[in-house]
Amino acid sequence: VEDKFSFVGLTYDDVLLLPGETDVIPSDADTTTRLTREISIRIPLLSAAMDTVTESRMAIAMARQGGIGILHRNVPIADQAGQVDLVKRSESGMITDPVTVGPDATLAELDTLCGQYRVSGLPVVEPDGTLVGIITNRDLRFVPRERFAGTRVRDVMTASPLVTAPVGIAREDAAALLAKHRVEKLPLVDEHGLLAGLITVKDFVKSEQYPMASKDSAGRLLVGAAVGFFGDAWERATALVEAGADVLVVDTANGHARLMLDMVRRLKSDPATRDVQVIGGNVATREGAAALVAAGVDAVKVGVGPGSICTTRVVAGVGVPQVTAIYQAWLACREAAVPVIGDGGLQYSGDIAKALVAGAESVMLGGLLAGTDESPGDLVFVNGKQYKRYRGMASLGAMQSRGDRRSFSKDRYFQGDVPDDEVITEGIEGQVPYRGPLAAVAHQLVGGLHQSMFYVGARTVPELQRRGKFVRITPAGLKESHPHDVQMVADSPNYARR
Ligand code: RVP
Repeated sequence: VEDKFSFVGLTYDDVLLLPGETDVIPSDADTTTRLTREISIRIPLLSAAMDTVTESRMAIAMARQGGIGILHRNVPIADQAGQVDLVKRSESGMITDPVTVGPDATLAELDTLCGQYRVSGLPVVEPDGTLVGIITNRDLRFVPRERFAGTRVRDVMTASPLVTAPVGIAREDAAALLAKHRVEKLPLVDEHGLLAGLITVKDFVKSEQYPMASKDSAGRLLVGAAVGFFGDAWERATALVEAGADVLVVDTANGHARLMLDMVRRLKSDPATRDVQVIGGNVATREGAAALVAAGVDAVKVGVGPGSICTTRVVAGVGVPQVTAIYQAWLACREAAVPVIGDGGLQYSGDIAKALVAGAESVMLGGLLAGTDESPGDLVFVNGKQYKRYRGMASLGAMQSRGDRRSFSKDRYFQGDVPDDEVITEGIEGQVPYRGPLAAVAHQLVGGLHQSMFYVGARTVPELQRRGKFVRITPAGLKESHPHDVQMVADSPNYARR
C-alpha cells in the first residue's frame, strides 16, 4: 500500500534542458536516430496514424524529409494497402514493378490511372508482359479531352523509336540515356522483351532534392502502417506487408493488454510477417514497456493521454505525464536496446529534445502536422483565418460509422464490439491553424532540435541523450519561458501562444 502514490509525473512544460559546455554549432548536429531495432532515419519524426494526419500524401512528404509516416487504419484494408503501394511507388532509383497500361485501354482509363498514381505516363504492355510502347503527356497533347473515351492507347503511344535499356543498367548510364534522347522515362526490359522496371528523370531530380529521404534498400521511400489486434487485424497486417509496408504499428490505446501482446508475438513469428519491423504501443509505465519488449517488439511507443485531442486522462482518469512515461519506458527498454518512441503531447520544437533526453529515440506528432498541406482534409475558413480539421481517433466522428464510411477505429480503445451509438469517446474533434507545406514545418521543428543540440553540446542523438540533463521548473518558470509582458505584433514561424 505504501507505494499507492508511486511518484510524481512530469511532462514537457515541467522541465527544461540544462545548457552545457559546447563546441557544436547548430548546423553540425546530426539528428540520425533509430526508429526501430533495424531501421534508422535521419530526422526523429513520425506522423501520427490518424485520419486527419497521415494518408499517402503525408507519408510521402514525411519520408522525403527524412522521417516516416504511419498510415492510419480507419479505412477498409484495400484502401490502406493501396496507400502503402502509392508511397512505395512514389520515388525510387528504379521502379521494379511499375504501374502499366494495356494497348487496348482507352485514354480515359489511362488518365484515371495516372491521376491515381500521380504519374505523367505509363509503359504499355501486352497481357504477357511484353513492352510495346510508352505513353506520356506528350502523346496526349494533341488529343482533345472529349475524344479520350473513344481513343485507344495503341493509337497514340510512342512505339518506335522506343528508348529502352537492359535491366541492371548503371545509374549514370541511365541518366545519360535519358538526357541523350530527351525522354523522361526509361523502361527496362529483360532478354525476352518483357518489361522489368522503369527509371524516370523525376526520380533523379527527387533524390537530389531530398538528400535526407528515408529509403529502403531498393531506394523506395519507407512507410509504416497501423494495424489493430481484433477482428480482421491479421488480414490487414498481411495485406499491408504484401503491399510493401516497412513497419507495422500495432496501434492501441493500451498496449499492456494480452490481445495486443498476442498480436505482436504472432507478427514476429509468422513467416508472412516476421521480416517486417513491429512497433507496439501505447504504454506509459516501465512494466508495460517491459511486456512489449518481452513479446518481441522492435520499438515501444509511449503515450497514454498526452495527445492534444485526447481526453483519456479526464474520461478514464488514467495516464502518466509524458516525460516521466518516456523515462520509465526507457528504463525497461535500454538493456534490450529497443528504441522508444514518444507519442503525443508535443507543442513546440523544444519538446523534441526533451523527449530524446528522457529516453525516446524519435517522436510521433499529430497536432503539429495536422495543419499542413499534406494532411487529409480541406482548408476551413473561420473569421477570415485558415484552419484544418484535426480530431482524435477516439472522437465521436472517428469512432462512428457515417453514411457509407465505416469506422475501424473503435477497437483502438477496446470497444470493437460496442454499438456505434454507445461508444465511450476519449477524444475530441477540433481544428488547428493552417501551416503551409510540411517541408517548412519540418524545417522549423528539426531546426529547433539542432539549436537544442548546440546548447546541450551534442553532435549526435546518442550524445544528446547522454549529456542532456533536466531542471524541473515551477509555474513561474514556465511563465518566464514564454514571451511575457509584451504583445506579439508579427507571426513567428515556430511560435504561437496556445
Ligand atoms: P498530439 O501530437 O499531441 O496531437 O497527439 C497525437 C497522438 O494522440 C496520436 O499519435 C495518438 O497516440 C493519440 N491519439 C489519437 N487519437 C486520440 C484520441 O482520440 N484520444 N489520441
